[in-house]
Amino acid sequence: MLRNPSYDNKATNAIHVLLTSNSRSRLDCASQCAAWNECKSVKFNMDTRQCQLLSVNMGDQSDTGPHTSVGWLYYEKKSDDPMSTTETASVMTDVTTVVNFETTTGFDCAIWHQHSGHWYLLDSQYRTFNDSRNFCASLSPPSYVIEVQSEAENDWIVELTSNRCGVPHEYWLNGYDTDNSGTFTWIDSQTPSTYTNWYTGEPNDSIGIGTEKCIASSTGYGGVWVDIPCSMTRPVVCERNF
Ligand SMILES: [Ca+2]
Ligand SMILES: [Ca+2]
Repeated sequence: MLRNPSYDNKATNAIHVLLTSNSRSRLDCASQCAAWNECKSVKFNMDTRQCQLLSVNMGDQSDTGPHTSVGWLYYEKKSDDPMSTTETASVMTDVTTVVNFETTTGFDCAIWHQHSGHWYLLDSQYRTFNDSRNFCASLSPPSYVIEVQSEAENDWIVELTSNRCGVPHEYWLNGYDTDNSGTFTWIDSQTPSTYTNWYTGEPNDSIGIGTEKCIASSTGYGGVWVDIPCSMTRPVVCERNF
């Protein structure tokens, strides 16, 4: 199975779902698909550990855009040989990369990286927004949850979390969208959000008025922003100025 992040978090028509079950891991989920001829692709949910076996490739369906508050990763079966060694190896490689956030060649993901005068550290642990704030503040030197204040900085968080170290997913941003106005004040710098990158229709309090006060960057979609509940757990990029 090969990862295709273009279809992470995309909606799936129920008629294409062969089976939904709980699964220990992506590898376990992929193995179920490999053993089932009709299965063409799988989605695995990082948050709930749910595994969905699909009878189609997502590319054959309509694209409804990113969904918020979900953690689905999408994989496609790449060969008619369900037990081929390369398939298994690619899944295992991917699982290792995602779970451990291991470095790509020559880039150490465990240390701070400087970009345009600021410093950044990705932490792969899933935490609530408040816990993420506390985590960044506890580092030495103390830092804050990333404040994406320009297109260049947006490009950098996408590069760091999708190409260099992490997995394309939702990463906390350092602000509260308290009124769905789309603009807010960055918490630590106390500057207005003059640059924004909201996904179409966001912010929207999609699960009820006042329920989505926190903001995340969906780095698999070019870093578009969504409002989500602060109680959700997401990985974080910490930022500091010196
Ligand atoms: Ca910044
Ligand atoms: Ca939302």
